[in-house]
Amino acid sequence: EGVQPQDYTLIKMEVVSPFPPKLSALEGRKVYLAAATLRPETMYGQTNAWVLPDGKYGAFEISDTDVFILTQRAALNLAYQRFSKVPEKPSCLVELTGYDLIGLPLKSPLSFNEIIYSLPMLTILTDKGTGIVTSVPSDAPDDFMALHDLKSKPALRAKYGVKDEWVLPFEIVPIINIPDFGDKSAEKVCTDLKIKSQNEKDKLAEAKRLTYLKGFTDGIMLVGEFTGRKVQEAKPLIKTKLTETGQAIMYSE
Ligand code: A2H
Repeated sequence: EGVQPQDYTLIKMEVVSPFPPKLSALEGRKVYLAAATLRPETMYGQTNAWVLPDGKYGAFEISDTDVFILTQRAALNLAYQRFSKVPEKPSCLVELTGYDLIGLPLKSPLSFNEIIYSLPMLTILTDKGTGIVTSVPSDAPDDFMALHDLKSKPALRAKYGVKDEWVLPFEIVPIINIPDFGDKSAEKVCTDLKIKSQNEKDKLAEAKRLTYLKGFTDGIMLVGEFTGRKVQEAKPLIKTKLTETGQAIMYSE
């Protein structure tokens, strides 16, 4: 972990009822996958959520009403940041693995896709954020390559029980223009660097470096309430909006 604390926005991706058997004990409650992001202004372009198939997760009581699915580690940190029904103690209702979460239909804040699905990503770290990531393939090279892998490899979908309809209908949504990189910056940079899969760590690190910096300093919003404004300006405004409306919470580690 870095020396600087990282401030994440946790996006509340609501699991749509009826729940599958593994989650049936939670029926009647508000259940969310809690995705950690540094780019809340990109939430318009969500196409799916990412989970680590072999990762360990739990469904934790965050308040009287809300249940969050995330790692035990994140639940403990949240409990010390006021977010647990039992103060300073995670309260786990159901233990889960990433496999249990694949294919869950979700409603996520700001997303133009009304329903998106939870899909496997093999490079998720369980010691960062919540272990749940929301996917914005227009602007995140990791998301672009992981979605590309699932779209182009039927055997990969079969291996993880991913249905075609959870993946194939979802196109990249242009949401930010970056001069030099266009409206689908992640695709452009991944193509330029000839990245072949989500496993090309070094090249993806370079792709992220290139898009992340430029996106923040030079990016212009193409959609939403702050269309035409700089990403730099829109980001804090969107973050505040999401937290004030109860669609996200702030989390640091
Ligand atoms: B970001 P940092 Cl559009 N394992 O959100 C792997 N990656 C994780 C993670 C985990 N446990 N938890 C969060 N992340 C991702 C959006 C986004 C992100 C865009 C562009 C770049 C970008 C949509 N995915 O991140 O190591 C999340 O993806 C570029 C680094 O704490 C989160 O923000 O700096 C980011 O990595 C946090 O990474």
